[in-house]
Amino acid sequence: MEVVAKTPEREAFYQKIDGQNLAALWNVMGDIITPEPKSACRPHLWKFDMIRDYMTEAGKLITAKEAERRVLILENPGLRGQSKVTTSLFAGIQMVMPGDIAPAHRHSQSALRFILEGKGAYTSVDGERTAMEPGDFVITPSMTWHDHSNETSEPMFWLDGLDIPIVQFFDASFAEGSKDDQQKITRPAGDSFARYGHNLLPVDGKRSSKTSPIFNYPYHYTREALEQAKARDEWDACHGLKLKFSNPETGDFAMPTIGTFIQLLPKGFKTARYRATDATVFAAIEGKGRSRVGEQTFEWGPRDLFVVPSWHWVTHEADADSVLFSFSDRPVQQKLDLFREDRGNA
Ligand code: 1HN
Repeated sequence: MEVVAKTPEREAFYQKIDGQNLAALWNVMGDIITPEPKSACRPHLWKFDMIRDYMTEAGKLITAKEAERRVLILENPGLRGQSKVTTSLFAGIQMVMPGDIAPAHRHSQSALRFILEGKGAYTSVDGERTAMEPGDFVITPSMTWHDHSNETSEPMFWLDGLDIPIVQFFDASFAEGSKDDQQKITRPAGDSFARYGHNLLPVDGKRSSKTSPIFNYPYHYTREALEQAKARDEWDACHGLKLKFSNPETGDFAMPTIGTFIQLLPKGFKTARYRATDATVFAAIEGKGRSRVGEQTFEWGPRDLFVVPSWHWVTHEADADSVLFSFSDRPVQQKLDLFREDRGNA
């Protein structure tokens, strides 16, 4: 859009209305209505080994209890100081050391965990406890009590993804702590999965939550699904083999505000270019390869993390059979009729 010329009379007018909390649209229109997405969010890669070293150092500085959550925030280089990995989402790496208890609290913000390293620490959500392993995708729905503990002898590391900036945008945040560090366990481990994880549903289920009733999608089953589908040898040019985690009650995304995906890229596969309006956070869990995001190339291996901003071309290339987890605000964009994607010519 055209930049409107300045004249002394116009400048004087802008000055005058400025004092009354008024501004002329014609001076800013081009900045707020862009022909294509124009984001401050930038492509970035974090190597997990670097983060693990800093987390280990943090472990000597502060307990999980004092920190409430011992998390290092993945701050997008274009959005520093805002606790954002993309314009709409938060990401962090959490470490739970042997003996740690991350005390019970609850908040409006929904959270996902994608387990990166360690095995057997627990998270408790809404009265049920689950042991976690690498590759597991675990959900903490909005306003559910949650606490974490580690009774193993090794530290646990996972990726936290939260819809914090979305809740912030709507000024809709509520949070509270608990007087007890750990919530009471009221249901046996595996209860949610038994009821909802086998293509069966309770006959008189009357849940009001928009979040999936399955709170741990174990990697064992995810990996098996990918391996089975791989046998058909039909690859999507842009995605390899990509699946979305779904809510068995609705068929919608597993979480109302965050879409979560798992993707297999076979050895030697190179994807066709793809872009979409949902800025996406990727975490590699298996394999090795590289992704080209805009003008940058990121070499990744297990546990490395990278961001693809809105409307940036991305291609992936795998040197070994590789599995990528990813998440974005796609469910929100689709419900608001804002989501767009471009498969190039593929
Ligand atoms: C939170 O509650 C967790 O429960 C992790 O593990 C990260 C980041 C910001 C706000 C709350 C957790 C968080 C968080």
